[in-house]
Amino acid sequence: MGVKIGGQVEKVNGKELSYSEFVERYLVKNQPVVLTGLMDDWRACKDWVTHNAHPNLQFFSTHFGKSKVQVADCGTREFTDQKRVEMSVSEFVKHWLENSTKESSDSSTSEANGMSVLYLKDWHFVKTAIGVNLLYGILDGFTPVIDEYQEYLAYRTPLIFCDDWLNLYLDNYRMHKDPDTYQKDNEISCSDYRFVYMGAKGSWTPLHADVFRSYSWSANVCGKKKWIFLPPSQCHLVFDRNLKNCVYDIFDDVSETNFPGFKKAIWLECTQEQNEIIFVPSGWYHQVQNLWDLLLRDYNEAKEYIEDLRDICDDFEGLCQRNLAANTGMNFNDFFTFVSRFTLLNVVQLFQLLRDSKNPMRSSSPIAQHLALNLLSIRKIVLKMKCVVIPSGNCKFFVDLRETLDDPEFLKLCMGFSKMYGMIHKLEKWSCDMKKSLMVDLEGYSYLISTVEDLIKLIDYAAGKLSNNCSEENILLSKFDDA
Ligand SMILES: O=C(O)CCC(=O)C(=O)O
Repeated sequence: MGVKIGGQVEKVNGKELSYSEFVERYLVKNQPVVLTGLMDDWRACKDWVTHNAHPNLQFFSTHFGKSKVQVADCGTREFTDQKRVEMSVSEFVKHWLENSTKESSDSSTSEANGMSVLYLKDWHFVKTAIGVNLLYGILDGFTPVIDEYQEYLAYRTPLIFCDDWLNLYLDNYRMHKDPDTYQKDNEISCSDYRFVYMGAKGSWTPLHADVFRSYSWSANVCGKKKWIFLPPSQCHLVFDRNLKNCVYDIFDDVSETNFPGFKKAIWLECTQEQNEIIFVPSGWYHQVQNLWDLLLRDYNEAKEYIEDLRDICDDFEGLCQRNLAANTGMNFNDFFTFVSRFTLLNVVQLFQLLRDSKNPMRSSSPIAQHLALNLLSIRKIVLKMKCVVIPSGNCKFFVDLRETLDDPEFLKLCMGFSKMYGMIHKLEKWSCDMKKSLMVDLEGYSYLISTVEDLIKLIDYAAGKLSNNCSEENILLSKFDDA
Protein backbone atom coordinates (compact mmCIF):
# COMPACT_ATOMS: atom_id res chain seq x y z
CA MET A 1 0.00 0.00 0.00
CA GLY A 2 1.66 3.28 -1.10
CA VAL A 3 1.99 6.39 0.97
CA LYS A 4 0.14 9.47 -0.35
CA ILE A 5 2.28 12.59 -0.14
CA GLY A 6 0.19 15.79 -0.07
CA GLY A 7 2.99 18.34 0.07
CA GLN A 8 6.39 19.41 1.28
CA VAL A 9 7.28 20.95 4.62
CA GLU A 10 8.01 24.66 4.24
CA LYS A 11 11.67 25.72 4.37
CA VAL A 12 12.62 29.22 5.59
CA ASN A 13 15.73 31.15 6.45
CA GLY A 14 15.88 31.08 10.24
CA LYS A 15 17.98 34.25 10.32
CA GLU A 16 15.08 36.21 8.89
CA LEU A 17 12.46 34.81 11.26
CA SER A 18 11.76 36.67 14.51
CA TYR A 19 10.58 34.90 17.64
CA SER A 20 7.06 36.32 17.31
CA GLU A 21 6.86 35.32 13.64
CA PHE A 22 7.91 31.79 14.55
CA VAL A 23 5.28 31.67 17.31
CA GLU A 24 2.53 33.02 15.07
CA ARG A 25 3.30 31.05 11.91
CA TYR A 26 4.41 27.67 13.28
CA LEU A 27 4.17 27.22 17.05
CA VAL A 28 0.59 28.40 17.55
CA LYS A 29 -0.60 26.86 14.27
CA ASN A 30 1.31 23.70 15.21
CA GLN A 31 2.91 23.41 11.75
CA PRO A 32 6.29 21.87 10.90
CA VAL A 33 9.01 23.96 9.30
CA VAL A 34 12.63 23.51 8.23
CA LEU A 35 14.95 26.34 9.21
CA THR A 36 18.24 27.15 7.57
CA GLY A 37 21.06 29.41 8.74
CA LEU A 38 20.83 28.74 12.47
CA MET A 39 23.85 26.45 12.92
CA ASP A 40 26.63 28.63 11.51
CA ASP A 41 28.65 28.92 14.70
CA TRP A 42 28.10 25.42 16.09
CA ARG A 43 31.14 23.55 17.28
CA ALA A 44 29.50 20.24 16.36
CA CYS A 45 29.39 21.28 12.70
CA LYS A 46 33.15 21.73 12.81
CA ASP A 47 34.34 18.91 15.08
CA TRP A 48 31.91 16.15 14.10
CA VAL A 49 32.21 16.40 10.34
CA THR A 50 35.29 15.80 8.18
CA HIS A 51 36.35 18.26 5.49
CA ASN A 52 34.71 16.04 2.85
CA ALA A 53 31.37 16.09 4.72
CA HIS A 54 31.57 12.60 6.29
CA PRO A 55 30.93 11.93 9.96
CA ASN A 56 34.15 12.25 11.93
CA LEU A 57 33.90 8.88 13.66
CA GLN A 58 37.47 9.08 14.84
CA PHE A 59 36.63 12.19 16.84
CA PHE A 60 33.86 10.36 18.69
CA SER A 61 36.01 7.34 19.43
CA THR A 62 38.87 9.41 20.70
CA HIS A 63 36.88 11.78 22.86
CA PHE A 64 33.77 9.89 23.92
CA GLY A 65 34.77 6.29 23.17
CA LYS A 66 34.02 4.97 26.66
CA SER A 67 30.62 6.60 26.96
CA LYS A 68 27.84 4.00 27.27
CA VAL A 69 25.01 4.51 24.82
CA GLN A 70 21.81 2.87 23.62
CA VAL A 71 21.88 1.53 20.11
CA ALA A 72 18.83 0.44 18.11
CA ASP A 73 18.99 -2.57 15.84
CA CYS A 74 16.96 -1.15 12.95
CA GLY A 75 16.13 -4.61 11.56
CA THR A 76 14.53 -5.99 14.73
CA ARG A 77 11.20 -4.89 16.11
CA GLU A 78 10.54 -5.14 19.83
CA PHE A 79 6.95 -4.21 20.77
CA THR A 80 6.39 -0.72 19.33
CA ASP A 81 10.06 0.18 18.90
CA GLN A 82 13.33 -1.23 17.63
CA LYS A 83 15.31 -3.59 19.80
CA ARG A 84 17.90 -1.71 21.83
CA VAL A 85 21.32 -2.83 23.01
CA GLU A 86 23.81 -1.05 25.17
CA MET A 87 27.40 -0.53 24.03
CA SER A 88 30.22 1.97 24.19
CA VAL A 89 30.66 4.65 21.55
CA SER A 90 33.91 2.92 20.44
CA GLU A 91 32.09 -0.37 19.88
CA PHE A 92 29.41 1.43 17.91
CA VAL A 93 31.99 3.20 15.73
CA LYS A 94 33.82 -0.09 15.17
CA HIS A 95 30.61 -1.77 13.99
CA TRP A 96 29.86 1.17 11.69
CA LEU A 97 33.31 1.08 10.09
CA GLU A 98 33.25 -2.71 9.64
CA ASN A 99 29.85 -2.53 7.99
CA SER A 100 30.71 0.32 5.69
CA THR A 101 33.87 -1.50 4.53
CA LYS A 102 31.89 -4.65 3.74
CA GLU A 103 29.24 -2.62 1.99
CA SER A 104 31.69 -0.82 -0.27
CA SER A 105 33.62 -4.01 -1.07
CA ASP A 106 30.66 -6.05 -2.32
CA SER A 107 28.35 -3.13 -3.18
CA SER A 108 25.32 -4.59 -1.41
CA THR A 109 23.61 -3.22 1.66
CA SER A 110 24.47 -4.43 5.12
CA GLU A 111 20.93 -5.67 5.68
CA ALA A 112 21.18 -7.86 2.60
CA ASN A 113 24.36 -9.26 4.12
CA GLY A 114 22.45 -10.20 7.22
CA MET A 115 24.26 -7.47 9.17
CA SER A 116 22.09 -5.23 11.27
CA VAL A 117 22.01 -1.52 10.65
CA LEU A 118 22.68 0.02 14.03
CA TYR A 119 21.47 3.44 15.09
CA LEU A 120 22.83 5.19 18.15
CA LYS A 121 19.85 6.87 19.77
CA ASP A 122 18.92 9.05 22.70
CA TRP A 123 22.49 9.76 23.75
CA HIS A 124 22.17 12.34 26.52
CA PHE A 125 25.16 14.14 25.17
CA VAL A 126 24.76 17.49 26.91
CA LYS A 127 24.31 15.97 30.35
CA THR A 128 26.87 13.25 30.02
CA ALA A 129 29.70 15.09 28.30
CA ILE A 130 30.51 16.41 31.75
CA GLY A 131 29.54 13.34 33.77
CA VAL A 132 31.41 10.90 31.56
CA ASN A 133 34.62 12.82 31.69
CA LEU A 134 34.44 13.20 35.40
CA LEU A 135 33.82 9.48 35.77
CA TYR A 136 36.64 8.37 33.49
CA GLY A 137 38.90 11.03 34.84
CA ILE A 138 38.53 9.47 38.26
CA LEU A 139 38.78 5.87 37.04
CA ASP A 140 41.80 6.41 34.83
CA GLY A 141 43.51 9.00 36.92
CA PHE A 142 43.41 11.00 33.72
CA THR A 143 42.27 14.57 33.44
CA PRO A 144 42.92 16.52 30.23
CA VAL A 145 39.63 15.55 28.58
CA ILE A 146 37.72 16.77 31.62
CA ASP A 147 38.97 20.30 31.25
CA GLU A 148 38.36 20.33 27.55
CA TYR A 149 34.85 18.85 27.64
CA GLN A 150 33.48 20.45 30.72
CA GLU A 151 33.50 23.48 28.50
CA TYR A 152 32.42 21.58 25.40
CA LEU A 153 29.37 23.30 23.97
CA ALA A 154 28.49 21.29 20.90
CA TYR A 155 25.73 23.69 19.87
CA ARG A 156 23.87 26.80 20.84
CA THR A 157 20.09 26.52 21.17
CA PRO A 158 18.49 28.92 18.67
CA LEU A 159 16.55 31.66 20.42
CA ILE A 160 13.21 30.50 19.04
CA PHE A 161 13.62 27.14 20.81
CA CYS A 162 14.83 28.52 24.14
CA ASP A 163 11.41 28.35 25.82
CA ASP A 164 12.01 24.74 26.82
CA TRP A 165 10.36 23.82 30.12
CA LEU A 166 11.23 20.13 30.16
CA ASN A 167 14.98 20.54 29.92
CA LEU A 168 15.05 23.61 32.16
CA TYR A 169 13.17 21.62 34.79
CA LEU A 170 15.37 18.55 34.45
CA ASP A 171 18.49 20.69 34.79
CA ASN A 172 17.25 21.70 38.22
CA TYR A 173 15.28 18.70 39.45
CA ARG A 174 15.93 15.02 39.01
CA MET A 175 12.67 13.78 37.58
CA HIS A 176 11.84 10.37 38.86
CA LYS A 177 13.62 8.63 41.70
CA ASP A 178 12.32 5.10 41.61
CA PRO A 179 14.19 3.45 44.47
CA ASP A 180 14.50 0.18 42.49
CA THR A 181 16.09 1.66 39.42
CA TYR A 182 17.52 5.02 40.48
CA GLN A 183 21.24 5.29 39.86
CA LYS A 184 22.77 8.64 40.53
CA ASP A 185 24.69 9.93 37.51
CA ASN A 186 24.00 6.87 35.41
CA GLU A 187 24.70 8.26 31.98
CA ILE A 188 22.16 6.10 30.17
CA SER A 189 19.22 6.59 32.48
CA CYS A 190 19.86 10.26 33.15
CA SER A 191 16.86 12.31 32.31
CA ASP A 192 16.85 15.13 29.87
CA TYR A 193 15.58 15.49 26.35
CA ARG A 194 18.69 16.66 24.50
CA PHE A 195 19.87 13.76 22.43
CA VAL A 196 22.46 12.97 19.82
CA TYR A 197 21.50 10.43 17.15
CA MET A 198 24.09 8.86 14.92
CA GLY A 199 23.53 6.33 12.17
CA ALA A 200 24.67 5.08 8.79
CA LYS A 201 22.60 5.10 5.61
CA GLY A 202 19.55 2.85 6.06
CA SER A 203 19.12 3.51 9.77
CA TRP A 204 15.63 4.76 10.59
CA THR A 205 13.09 5.57 13.28
CA PRO A 206 9.62 3.96 13.25
CA LEU A 207 6.40 5.97 13.14
CA HIS A 208 5.72 7.74 16.44
CA ALA A 209 4.68 11.03 18.05
CA ASP A 210 7.04 12.62 20.56
CA VAL A 211 7.07 11.88 24.27
CA PHE A 212 4.36 13.67 26.30
CA ARG A 213 3.09 14.91 22.89
CA SER A 214 5.66 17.65 23.26
CA TYR A 215 7.04 19.56 20.30
CA SER A 216 10.72 19.28 19.48
CA TRP A 217 13.45 20.38 17.12
CA SER A 218 16.14 18.35 15.48
CA ALA A 219 19.31 19.63 13.82
CA ASN A 220 21.13 17.71 11.13
CA VAL A 221 24.90 18.07 11.44
CA CYS A 222 25.94 15.66 8.69
CA GLY A 223 24.18 13.69 5.95
CA LYS A 224 20.60 13.79 4.73
CA LYS A 225 17.35 12.69 6.37
CA LYS A 226 13.89 12.07 5.05
CA TRP A 227 10.99 12.97 7.35
CA ILE A 228 7.39 11.96 6.71
CA PHE A 229 4.75 13.71 8.80
CA LEU A 230 1.08 13.16 9.58
CA PRO A 231 -0.94 15.97 11.25
CA PRO A 232 -2.76 15.20 14.52
CA SER A 233 -6.15 15.53 12.77
CA GLN A 234 -5.34 12.40 10.73
CA CYS A 235 -3.58 10.35 13.38
CA HIS A 236 -6.54 8.00 13.87
CA LEU A 237 -5.84 6.75 10.32
CA VAL A 238 -2.61 5.02 11.34
CA PHE A 239 -4.28 3.09 14.14
CA ASP A 240 -6.19 -0.17 13.94
CA ARG A 241 -9.96 -0.44 14.40
CA ASN A 242 -9.65 -0.39 18.18
CA LEU A 243 -7.37 2.64 18.05
CA LYS A 244 -4.76 0.59 19.88
CA ASN A 245 -1.95 -0.55 17.56
CA CYS A 246 -0.18 2.03 15.47
CA VAL A 247 1.51 1.30 12.12
CA TYR A 248 5.20 0.59 12.76
CA ASP A 249 6.75 1.18 9.32
CA ILE A 250 4.72 3.14 6.77
CA PHE A 251 6.88 1.80 3.92
CA ASP A 252 6.20 -1.80 4.84
CA ASP A 253 3.26 -3.72 3.43
CA VAL A 254 0.63 -2.26 5.78
CA SER A 255 -2.36 -4.59 6.08
CA GLU A 256 -5.59 -2.97 4.93
CA THR A 257 -7.57 -5.36 7.10
CA ASN A 258 -5.72 -4.31 10.22
CA PHE A 259 -5.32 -0.64 9.36
CA PRO A 260 -8.34 0.26 7.19
CA GLY A 261 -7.76 4.03 7.40
CA PHE A 262 -4.08 3.96 6.43
CA LYS A 263 -4.50 4.46 2.70
CA LYS A 264 -6.57 7.62 3.30
CA ALA A 265 -3.76 9.34 5.19
CA ILE A 266 -2.12 12.28 3.42
CA TRP A 267 1.44 12.91 4.50
CA LEU A 268 3.84 15.83 4.38
CA GLU A 269 7.37 15.07 3.34
CA CYS A 270 10.71 16.77 3.66
CA THR A 271 14.37 16.11 3.04
CA GLN A 272 16.48 17.64 5.74
CA GLU A 273 19.91 18.60 4.45
CA GLN A 274 23.10 19.15 6.39
CA ASN A 275 22.96 22.22 8.69
CA GLU A 276 19.17 22.43 8.66
CA ILE A 277 16.89 22.31 11.70
CA ILE A 278 13.43 20.83 11.62
CA PHE A 279 10.64 21.89 13.96
CA VAL A 280 8.44 18.90 14.87
CA PRO A 281 5.08 20.19 16.13
CA SER A 282 3.13 18.66 18.98
CA GLY A 283 1.24 15.43 18.30
CA TRP A 284 2.40 15.01 14.67
CA TYR A 285 3.28 11.40 13.87
CA HIS A 286 6.54 11.07 11.99
CA GLN A 287 8.84 8.45 10.54
CA VAL A 288 12.47 9.22 9.75
CA GLN A 289 14.95 7.57 7.35
CA ASN A 290 18.64 8.36 7.13
CA LEU A 291 19.55 8.73 3.49
CA TRP A 292 23.28 9.12 4.01
CA ASP A 293 25.47 8.72 7.01
CA LEU A 294 24.60 11.33 9.54
CA LEU A 295 24.82 12.58 13.03
CA LEU A 296 22.27 14.62 15.00
CA ARG A 297 20.44 14.97 17.35
CA ASP A 298 0.40 -5.23 19.70
CA TYR A 299 -1.35 -3.60 21.86
CA ASN A 300 -4.31 -6.11 21.33
CA GLU A 301 -2.31 -8.99 22.69
CA ALA A 302 -0.85 -6.73 25.30
CA LYS A 303 -4.35 -5.77 26.39
CA GLU A 304 -5.15 -9.32 27.39
CA TYR A 305 -1.83 -9.59 29.09
CA ILE A 306 -2.52 -6.35 30.95
CA GLU A 307 -5.93 -7.61 32.09
CA ASP A 308 -4.28 -10.80 33.38
CA LEU A 309 -1.75 -8.75 35.22
CA ARG A 310 -4.47 -6.61 36.76
CA ASP A 311 -6.02 -9.75 38.23
CA ILE A 312 -2.88 -11.11 39.78
CA CYS A 313 -1.18 -7.90 40.75
CA ASP A 314 -1.58 -6.49 44.25
CA ASP A 315 -0.70 -2.99 43.18
CA PHE A 316 -1.61 -2.78 39.50
CA GLU A 317 -1.90 1.01 39.42
CA GLY A 318 1.47 1.35 41.15
CA LEU A 319 3.00 -0.93 38.53
CA CYS A 320 1.49 1.17 35.73
CA GLN A 321 2.88 4.33 37.28
CA ARG A 322 6.34 2.75 37.64
CA ASN A 323 6.24 1.69 33.99
CA LEU A 324 5.11 5.13 32.93
CA ALA A 325 8.06 6.65 34.78
CA ALA A 326 10.50 4.10 33.36
CA ASN A 327 9.33 4.66 29.79
CA THR A 328 8.75 8.38 29.71
CA GLY A 329 10.69 9.72 32.68
CA MET A 330 7.57 10.88 34.54
CA ASN A 331 4.60 9.23 36.12
CA PHE A 332 1.29 10.98 36.66
CA ASN A 333 2.37 12.36 39.99
CA ASP A 334 5.69 13.68 38.62
CA PHE A 335 3.85 15.35 35.77
CA PHE A 336 1.45 17.03 38.16
CA THR A 337 4.35 18.31 40.25
CA PHE A 338 6.06 19.51 37.07
CA VAL A 339 3.03 21.52 35.89
CA SER A 340 2.39 22.84 39.41
CA ARG A 341 5.91 24.21 39.65
CA PHE A 342 5.66 25.78 36.21
CA THR A 343 2.32 27.31 37.14
CA LEU A 344 3.99 28.87 40.13
CA LEU A 345 6.89 30.11 38.00
CA ASN A 346 4.56 31.80 35.54
CA VAL A 347 2.40 33.26 38.29
CA VAL A 348 5.44 34.69 40.10
CA GLN A 349 6.75 36.34 36.97
CA LEU A 350 3.34 37.67 36.02
CA PHE A 351 2.76 39.20 39.47
CA GLN A 352 6.17 40.80 39.32
CA LEU A 353 5.31 42.40 35.99
CA LEU A 354 1.96 43.65 37.21
CA ARG A 355 3.60 45.27 40.20
CA ASP A 356 6.14 47.05 38.06
CA SER A 357 4.45 50.44 38.18
CA LYS A 358 7.06 52.02 35.94
CA ASN A 359 5.70 50.09 33.01
CA PRO A 360 2.20 51.29 32.05
CA MET A 361 2.00 48.70 29.27
CA ARG A 362 2.88 45.95 31.66
CA SER A 363 -0.20 43.76 31.33
CA SER A 364 -0.24 43.89 27.56
CA SER A 365 3.52 43.62 27.06
CA PRO A 366 4.68 40.62 24.99
CA ILE A 367 6.17 38.96 28.06
CA ALA A 368 2.90 39.30 30.04
CA GLN A 369 0.98 37.92 27.07
CA HIS A 370 3.42 35.06 26.83
CA LEU A 371 3.09 34.22 30.54
CA ALA A 372 -0.70 34.46 30.39
CA LEU A 373 -0.76 32.20 27.36
CA ASN A 374 1.39 29.70 29.24
CA LEU A 375 -1.05 29.69 32.13
CA LEU A 376 -3.93 29.28 29.75
CA SER A 377 -2.24 26.27 28.13
CA ILE A 378 -1.48 24.71 31.51
CA ARG A 379 -5.10 25.23 32.52
CA LYS A 380 -6.35 23.38 29.45
CA ILE A 381 -4.04 20.44 30.16
CA VAL A 382 -4.90 20.34 33.84
CA LEU A 383 -8.62 20.31 33.01
CA LYS A 384 -8.01 17.15 30.99
CA MET A 385 -6.19 15.63 33.95
CA LYS A 386 -9.40 15.99 35.97
CA CYS A 387 -10.89 13.18 33.92
CA VAL A 388 -8.07 10.75 34.70
CA VAL A 389 -9.11 8.68 37.65
CA ILE A 390 -6.09 7.54 39.60
CA PRO A 391 -6.76 5.75 42.88
CA SER A 392 -5.79 8.23 45.55
CA GLY A 393 -3.43 5.80 47.30
CA ASN A 394 -1.14 5.89 44.30
CA CYS A 395 -1.18 9.52 43.52
CA LYS A 396 -0.59 11.96 46.35
CA PHE A 397 -0.03 15.25 44.60
CA PHE A 398 1.43 17.70 46.92
CA VAL A 399 3.04 21.01 46.26
CA ASP A 400 3.34 23.36 49.18
CA LEU A 401 3.80 26.81 47.68
CA ARG A 402 5.53 28.16 50.76
CA GLU A 403 7.99 25.26 50.92
CA THR A 404 8.60 25.50 47.20
CA LEU A 405 9.52 29.15 47.58
CA ASP A 406 12.16 28.19 50.13
CA ASP A 407 13.59 25.45 47.95
CA PRO A 408 16.99 26.43 46.46
CA GLU A 409 16.33 24.19 43.45
CA PHE A 410 13.13 26.09 42.72
CA LEU A 411 14.98 29.37 43.08
CA LYS A 412 17.52 28.19 40.49
CA LEU A 413 14.69 27.09 38.20
CA CYS A 414 13.06 30.50 38.63
CA MET A 415 16.28 32.28 37.76
CA GLY A 416 16.77 30.11 34.68
CA PHE A 417 13.17 30.81 33.65
CA SER A 418 13.55 34.61 34.11
CA LYS A 419 16.78 34.55 32.13
CA MET A 420 15.20 32.53 29.34
CA TYR A 421 12.20 34.88 29.06
CA GLY A 422 14.40 37.98 29.33
CA MET A 423 16.42 36.63 26.43
CA ILE A 424 13.42 35.70 24.30
CA HIS A 425 11.79 39.11 24.79
CA LYS A 426 15.08 40.99 24.68
CA LEU A 427 14.61 42.57 28.10
CA GLU A 428 17.78 43.62 29.73
CA LYS A 429 18.03 42.92 33.43
CA TRP A 430 14.69 41.12 33.60
CA SER A 431 14.73 39.33 36.88
CA CYS A 432 12.31 38.70 39.61
CA ASP A 433 12.38 38.54 43.38
CA MET A 434 10.05 35.63 43.42
CA LYS A 435 9.68 35.20 47.13
CA LYS A 436 8.74 38.81 47.66
CA SER A 437 6.36 38.64 44.73
CA LEU A 438 4.49 35.69 46.00
CA MET A 439 4.48 36.46 49.67
CA VAL A 440 2.83 39.77 48.93
CA ASP A 441 0.50 38.62 46.21
CA LEU A 442 -0.54 35.34 47.68
CA GLU A 443 -1.18 36.64 51.14
CA GLY A 444 -4.28 34.98 52.47
CA TYR A 445 -4.16 32.40 49.69
CA SER A 446 -4.16 28.71 50.53
CA TYR A 447 -0.61 27.45 50.07
CA LEU A 448 -1.34 23.82 49.38
CA ILE A 449 -1.83 22.28 45.97
CA SER A 450 -2.95 18.74 46.40
CA THR A 451 -5.57 18.37 43.70
CA VAL A 452 -6.13 19.36 40.11
CA GLU A 453 -8.82 21.78 41.33
CA ASP A 454 -6.30 23.54 43.60
CA LEU A 455 -4.07 24.17 40.62
CA ILE A 456 -6.93 25.52 38.49
CA LYS A 457 -7.87 27.78 41.39
CA LEU A 458 -4.34 29.19 41.49
CA ILE A 459 -4.38 29.87 37.75
CA ASP A 460 -7.78 31.55 37.97
CA TYR A 461 -6.57 33.61 40.90
CA ALA A 462 -3.67 34.84 38.77
CA ALA A 463 -6.06 35.53 35.88
CA GLY A 464 -8.22 37.59 38.28
CA LYS A 465 -5.20 39.69 39.26
CA LEU A 466 -4.36 40.12 35.61
CA SER A 467 -7.85 41.32 34.79
CA ASN A 468 -7.70 43.97 37.53
CA ASN A 469 -4.56 45.28 35.88
CA CYS A 470 -5.49 44.82 32.30
CA SER A 471 -6.52 47.05 29.50
CA GLU A 472 -9.84 46.09 27.96
CA GLU A 473 -8.30 44.95 24.74
CA ASN A 474 -6.40 42.17 26.45
CA ILE A 475 -7.65 39.25 24.44
CA LEU A 476 -5.92 36.68 26.58
CA LEU A 477 -8.28 37.22 29.44
CA SER A 478 -11.29 36.45 27.33
CA LYS A 479 -9.58 33.19 26.45
CA PHE A 480 -9.41 32.34 30.14
CA ASP A 481 -13.16 32.83 30.26
CA ASP A 482 -13.63 30.49 27.31
CA ALA A 483 -11.38 27.82 28.77
O1 LIG B 1 16.18 11.31 13.62
C1 LIG B 1 15.55 10.30 13.88
O2 LIG B 1 15.85 9.20 13.48
C2 LIG B 1 14.33 10.38 14.73
C3 LIG B 1 14.16 11.65 15.42
C4 LIG B 1 12.79 11.73 15.97
O3 LIG B 1 11.86 11.18 15.48
C5 LIG B 1 12.53 12.49 17.13
O4 LIG B 1 13.44 13.12 17.67
O5 LIG B 1 11.36 12.48 17.57
